[in-house]
Amino acid sequence: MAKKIWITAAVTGAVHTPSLSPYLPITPEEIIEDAVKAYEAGAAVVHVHARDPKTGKPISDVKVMEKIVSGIKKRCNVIICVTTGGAIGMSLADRLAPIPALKPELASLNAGSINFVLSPMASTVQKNGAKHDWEIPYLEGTYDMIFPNTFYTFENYCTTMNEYQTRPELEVYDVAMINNIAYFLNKGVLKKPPYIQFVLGILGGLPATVEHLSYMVKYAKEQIGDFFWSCAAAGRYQFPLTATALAMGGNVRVGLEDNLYLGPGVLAKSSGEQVTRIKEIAERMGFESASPDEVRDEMGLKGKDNTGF
Ligand code: KMH
Ligand code: ZN
Repeated sequence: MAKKIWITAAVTGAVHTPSLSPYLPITPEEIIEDAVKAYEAGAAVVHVHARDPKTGKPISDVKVMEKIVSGIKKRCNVIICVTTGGAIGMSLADRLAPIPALKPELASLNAGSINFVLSPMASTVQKNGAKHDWEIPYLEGTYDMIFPNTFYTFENYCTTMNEYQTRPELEVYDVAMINNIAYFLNKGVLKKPPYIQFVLGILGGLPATVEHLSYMVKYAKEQIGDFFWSCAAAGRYQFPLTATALAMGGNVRVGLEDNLYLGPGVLAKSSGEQVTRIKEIAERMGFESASPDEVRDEMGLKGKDNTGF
């Protein structure tokens, strides 16, 4: 029986701003709706961020995050992966706050610091006309900011997640972060086998090429041994690289956090449309997609009734 593939939908993120697409979910209700539609299209996991309902600016408000995750949980059985990456410029404490408060089954843990540069999108916001005055400074500000994830942060976030049986989804943007993961596995901070999300194509991280993905997976096998993994890629690289990941036996992440388009010049109306697309590709390759409970069983997640929401 071929392994079933796990589809994750990253529904809103903190990369894109409202003027880049009218379909980017902003309010809790829109984020919930997009997550449920992604589940209905075949996603086993949704990855969520919170935004200011009025301005769409990424925020670290735990109450808004609670509204989002409770709303999703009420409507479907999907696994919810809460971000601890938040947005560039957020404090480390604010980014971590949803874990003790909401005790999710799964949460992102960024495995190292990088430049996370979003400024090239500012010109598109300018061209489209900025709906909100925070958008252009937010994007341009990333030109001179670091996305901080020190070893101290890694250990602090990981031990906090361990305390609440929240499984870390390790976000890896570059090769050296694989060594960081090996270090914390050897230190006994990170539990085996880890779950790695290779995120390619971020300006400041490794570019999204087949060679880079295959090298990262190979290097991780040498440094870490056994691990679960998935691949996400930014923008136009989303489908080529997630299709490559499928061919390599990996899992996949799509969603409007990573890519606003369904194809060249065609905006995706929801993350669910991208889920449908990658599911079709997977099925053409002979893969079935796993249900949330099948992913829970494989990964040993604590179950949706054991969260704090
Ligand atoms: N928005 C990026 C700064 C995560 O969710 O942990 C970080 C991010 C990764 O989205
Ligand atoms: Zn994210």
